[in-house]
Amino acid sequence: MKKRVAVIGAGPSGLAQLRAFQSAQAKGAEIPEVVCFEKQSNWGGLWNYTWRTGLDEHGEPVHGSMYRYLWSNGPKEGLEFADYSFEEHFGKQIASYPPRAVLFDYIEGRVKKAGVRDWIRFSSTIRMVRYNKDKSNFTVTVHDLKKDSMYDEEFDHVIVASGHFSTPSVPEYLGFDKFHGRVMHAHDFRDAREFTGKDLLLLGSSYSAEDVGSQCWKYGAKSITVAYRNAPMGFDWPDNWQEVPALLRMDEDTAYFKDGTSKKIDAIILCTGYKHHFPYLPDDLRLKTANRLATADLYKGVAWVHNPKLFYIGMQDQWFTFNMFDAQAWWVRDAIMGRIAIPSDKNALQKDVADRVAGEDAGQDAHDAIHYQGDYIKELVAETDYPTFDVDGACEAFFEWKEHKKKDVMAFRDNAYKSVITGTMAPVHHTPWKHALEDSMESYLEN
Ligand code: FAD
Ligand code: NA7
Repeated sequence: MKKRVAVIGAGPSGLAQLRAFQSAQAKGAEIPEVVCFEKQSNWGGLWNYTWRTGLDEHGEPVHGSMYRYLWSNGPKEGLEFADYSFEEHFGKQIASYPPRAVLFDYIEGRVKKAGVRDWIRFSSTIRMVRYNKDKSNFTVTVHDLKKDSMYDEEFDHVIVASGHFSTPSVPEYLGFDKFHGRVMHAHDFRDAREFTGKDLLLLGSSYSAEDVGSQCWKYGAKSITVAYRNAPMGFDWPDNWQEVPALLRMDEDTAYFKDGTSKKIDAIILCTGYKHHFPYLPDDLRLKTANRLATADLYKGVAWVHNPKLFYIGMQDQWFTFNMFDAQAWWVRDAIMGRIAIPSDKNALQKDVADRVAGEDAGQDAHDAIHYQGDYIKELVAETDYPTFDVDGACEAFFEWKEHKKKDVMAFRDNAYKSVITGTMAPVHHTPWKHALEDSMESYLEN
């Protein structure tokens, strides 16, 4: 009997897993039966844009957190697949900060070429996963949303790849219930033009605050006020953008801040992050972790220490994305196929986790964090046949990116970097980001 493997989610992490198995098969290996379950009707995860917010057509929580006009917030040279370059996909080198549609096309290109679409059951939400001690396997309960019918299937391994930037973390502040304007989370943000001419308040001081604010600024918001809880982002912002200490309370139309200042506000966007949320996993299988580089309870960052037949992909906070998911997926494939041995001693697994946490904690700054995650990728890649690539070179692209942001946060996307896969330099995009209101794939590829 062939082993059976369930992959939950067909976003970049789940698709990396399918490609990992398919590449072993292409080299002549006998692979397990792999079934991927995806609750949306298409693949791509967050990169599969939806206009919907709240609940979808089946009453399921909408997964998408991405918005119109989103361009990559880091250089593509930091995420390029080692087995499928941008040049292979587009037939030429392209500029370094592709809009969402361009990256979706790239992600899709690799798995179309691999021919794994048939491995995916779309419109299929996982409702529950249970471990059967007697049989040493899992029962997975699936809801076929189109037929509106549920069924169970058994698998030897389960790989959780359902993402962790989809269920919003939504704090409440005094007076939100009195405020006359809109209060929304970044998860539900779709089109910056909604806020043209408005005075906006954003809470949070990380990527969403920076990018949602930048989008609204670009599309004509009257002013942007960002209230930080601990520390400001500290960029050199445009004149109509200010960072202020924490929000204390709202009334009908005004925000009051910790430094005693106040500001009239039309709408509030909570850029307050996301929860690792797995409503389909029981207590004994469910990862509970902070959003950090060294997650809790995952040996090598992927194998569930309490039952290493269960794996998680992409659960770390992310400097690296697609290439890290690949490194993890190849490693998980080899663990499942018996090419890599996971220690049977649980203490050894927990020590690995503790060492990773200590390693991350020893870092001083973002520079160290980028190296830390780069080293993690190198470690995994060295144990599989994933093509080795210049991870340090990719780290360099991130360091340059950080410098470019420091110099001008509204112009960092006008820079170009060298591919660590093909060695070619990207062209500078034809239009400065702040003037590029049209961001279709056709327009972006006009270079
Ligand atoms: P996801 O992309 O979230 O995919 C998970 C999949 O699992 C989804 O398709 C979902 O429908 C499915 N799923 C969930 N629950 C179930 C269930 N119960 N049953 C079946 N299927 C299920 N990264 C970058 O590299 N560059 C960027 O510019 C960038 N920008 C971002 C902007 C935003 C607003 C956000 C939120 C994230 C951004 N990211 C960016 C990071 C992003 O997390 C990764 O690029 C990537 O999408 C993660 O892939 P994933 O497969 O782990 O998760
Ligand atoms: P992050 O990176 O997890 O950041 C969340 C931010 O929200 C962070 O600055 C937090 O402040 C802030 N936060 C959290 N809770 C609160 C409350 N209660 N009040 C005020 N501020 C709060 O999430 P992002 O959405 O920015 O980024 C996630 C991904 O989306 C990322 O990979 C991007 O590529 C896109 P703190 O700094 O802890 O004070």
